[in-house]
Amino acid sequence: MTNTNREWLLAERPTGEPDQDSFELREAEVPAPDPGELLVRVRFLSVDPYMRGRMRDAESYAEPWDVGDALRGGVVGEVVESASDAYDAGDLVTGEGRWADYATLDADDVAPVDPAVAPPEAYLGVLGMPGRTAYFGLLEVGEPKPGDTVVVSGAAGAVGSVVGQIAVRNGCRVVGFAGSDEKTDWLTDDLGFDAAINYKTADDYRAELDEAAPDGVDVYFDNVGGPITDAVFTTLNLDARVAVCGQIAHYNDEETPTGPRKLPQLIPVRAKVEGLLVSDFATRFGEASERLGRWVASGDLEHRETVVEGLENAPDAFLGLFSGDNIGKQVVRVSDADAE
Ligand code: NAP
Ligand code: FER
Repeated sequence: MTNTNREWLLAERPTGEPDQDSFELREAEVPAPDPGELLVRVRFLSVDPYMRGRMRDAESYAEPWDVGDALRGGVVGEVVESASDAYDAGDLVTGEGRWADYATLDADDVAPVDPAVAPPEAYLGVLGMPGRTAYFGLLEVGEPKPGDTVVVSGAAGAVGSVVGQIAVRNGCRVVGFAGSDEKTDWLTDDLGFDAAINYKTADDYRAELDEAAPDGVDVYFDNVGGPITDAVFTTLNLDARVAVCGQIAHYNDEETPTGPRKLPQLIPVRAKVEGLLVSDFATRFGEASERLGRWVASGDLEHRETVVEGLENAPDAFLGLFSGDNIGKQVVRVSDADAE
């Protein structure tokens, strides 16, 4: 095993859309695991939209990164040295670690990865945080009933693609918004969505919705905000539920837009709009993992990962989330199974 590690750190806080200048790759020594820790060779690391929030100097549900801090996120890795009785060298695990070749993880906070269920990178997507967000966000906040019409924005992404499939399983009519024909084709041809709207080529979202959701919208799972959300708010049915999961269209905004936007639309239909945080369901993660794992292993739940090759390209993978480069979950391959 080499003794040299590479790790990404926050070089500067971005203004507006981040670029390469926000990131710096530094060399460091491979850390030694403290008691209770595992040293893993990172196979895959996750880049996620919420990390944009961590680049700001503002408290939120995710603690801000300081300039000079190593970047952290979900990783899948192979244990190379264990200082815990719970795992041995050679085990595959997932947890939170640095954007690095080698990372130390607290053994109490990792979960085993079973490549017989799904490829390891799926543990950062459908079998990881995004899959759990889709599961609890749709079922507990959206509360879909058979026959309901469910609209999902960011539908071809890590969360949205799982939301839509669970809604289909629950007997709903499912409509997705996504940013390319390749994505909308995937939703309708492979994932069972009833309709999908390419918002980058559509002129009139409301007219597209009237066609795709002729009975109106009972559940809106919002991953993006902005003009898509404005249009969906005008189509909500009586007692509709809106699960506010993400607002990626606004993550690079420097100023919060003022104004009620489409809130008056909620009054006549008495719609309920509720923010959701996946971590609120932590005591039930076992249930989600068990069910999602079963659906994936049986082939009932499809998943896709977009893989950027090489730790050196991790910033590109992150930046690509804002231009929609990913289909399904965006991950970075840091090393191969047979690498030294
Ligand atoms: P993702 O959907 O896999 O990736 C982001 C996608 O957003 C891109 O592929 C892009 O697809 C779309 N997008 C980017 N800019 C957009 C814009 N201006 N308007 C419309 N779409 C845009 O990411 P994810 O991990 O599944 O996360 C999805 C959302 O859920 C994010 O907002 C995230 O912050 C949120 N989230 C929330 C929680 C929670 O607990 N609340 C947990 C996980 C994730 P297109 O090609 O379609 O544009
Ligand atoms: C968490 C709560 C929320 C978390 C991630 C999120 C990694 C993501 C939120 C978002 O993408 O907006 O505990 O853990």
